[in-house]
Amino acid sequence: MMGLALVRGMAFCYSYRPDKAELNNELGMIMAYELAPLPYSKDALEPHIDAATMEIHHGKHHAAYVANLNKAVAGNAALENKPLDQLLASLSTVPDNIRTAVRNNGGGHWNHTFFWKLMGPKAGGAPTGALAEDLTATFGSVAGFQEKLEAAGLGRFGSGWAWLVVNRSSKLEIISTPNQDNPIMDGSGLPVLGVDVWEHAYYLKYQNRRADYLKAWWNVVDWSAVAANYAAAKK
Ligand code: MN3
Repeated sequence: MMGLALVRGMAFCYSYRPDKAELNNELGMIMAYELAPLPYSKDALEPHIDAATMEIHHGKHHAAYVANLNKAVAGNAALENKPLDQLLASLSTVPDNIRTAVRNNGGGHWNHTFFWKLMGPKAGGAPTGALAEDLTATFGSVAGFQEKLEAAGLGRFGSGWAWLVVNRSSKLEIISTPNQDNPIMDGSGLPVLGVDVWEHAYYLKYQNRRADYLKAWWNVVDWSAVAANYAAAKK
């Protein structure tokens, strides 16, 4: 599969003509956004997140967001070439007739890309350093933060996400968003950590027990990735 940077570069080259292998969607157009492979094997998060869930979640759900985002922006070069976070931060400038599709599918693409990188094999444990100190200062303890994040996820009616963000006041805050919305869309914060509470994220293994999924999820959280997000958000 071609890399995104290469596809984008070629979009600006007038002499470039794609060959058949590069016409990689059913509309016969070059894809603006691409699904990256999972950064680990689909069974790497067992037993907490099962391989079947990972396969469907990444290979079907996330893939569908990417495909539908590409369909929505097809033919609009300005949108096709915009970095996804900038696209989501400027939804009000997206044409009315595709704005909802860009919001839902662009949000889905961004959120899942972020989510996969928060998890890893042999992860879990506890945060360290500035992240641990600031979580403790803000929420009383790391365990207190975890309880509040789980409560935000449990309290989200229907489908959505619970997030730890650095808010506009540069403080850590827990928020929740519906559907595939995220804190970039309204500028409420820069995501540090986010957990998917759509049923597709847990139903095969946990059925209706969202609380059990949320508790188990901490076993696959890669705190070094979370700490890197925190450092970036604080800049
Ligand atoms: Mn999901």
